[in-house]
Amino acid sequence: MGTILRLLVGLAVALAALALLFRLGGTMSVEDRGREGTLYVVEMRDFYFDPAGLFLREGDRVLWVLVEDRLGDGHSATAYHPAHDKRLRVPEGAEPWTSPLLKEPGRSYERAFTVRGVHDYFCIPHEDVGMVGRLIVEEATGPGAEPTDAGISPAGRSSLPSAEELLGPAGLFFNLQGRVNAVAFFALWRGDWDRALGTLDALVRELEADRENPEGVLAQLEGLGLLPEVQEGFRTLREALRARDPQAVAERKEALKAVLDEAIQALAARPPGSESG
Ligand SMILES: [Cu+2]
Repeated sequence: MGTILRLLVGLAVALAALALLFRLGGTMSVEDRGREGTLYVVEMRDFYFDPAGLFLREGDRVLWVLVEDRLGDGHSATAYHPAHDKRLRVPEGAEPWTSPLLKEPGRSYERAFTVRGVHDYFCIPHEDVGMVGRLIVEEATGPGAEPTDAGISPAGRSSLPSAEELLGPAGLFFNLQGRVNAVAFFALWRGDWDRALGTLDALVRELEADRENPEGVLAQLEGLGLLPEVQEGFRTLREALRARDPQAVAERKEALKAVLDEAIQALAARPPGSESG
């Protein structure tokens, strides 16, 4: 009797351990892959954030890098928050985050985002000329989900992607722009060509693995007739990285992002309700 009991207890423990393993394996496989989060790079240009919006998973990271500053007055990425003399447009529980005022090309600021909701942000010197951006962490909630005339300059309102856009297929393309920027960032600003190449290869593998998903990036691009151009863009960007040619990398990055802009505009031009067509 004692032996059978011990056997049963042993079996139960083994099953519980197996169940735990399965659960961990199951949750880690797709959604939580690399819980250090995905890195997106936003370029600070004269006078806009590129890309202007991103859809993030909890724990994803955003790095802003100063790329253009012809006036020499610098750029910042600063949360819409009363601490920065603006109306609150980040989640209630979020801190009033801000980068320093970045002034030299290549200077950067990075942070991870863990508070769910809309985080609208602006550049201190250029908010009035429309240099604003939006991050949506998991869901379009909080004060940032209110209409943009609440606290954003008129120029800023027109350059901010809508929550619907970022949560829909266009959001995939904004995000892809941020990841292409990350590839270029490692090469152009960190001089880490191996990491740039590794980042590109991982990105392409990830897209290919999701190929059969009709909501996925490749299927969406195919639907818009832009898949061959994007694939060619990845191929030539990879060539430029292998050749360690900074100018070619910068050009290939811009060309790829231009195709993705085209995809975003094509989606915006679609009549409502035609997404499934
Ligand atoms: Cu600025």
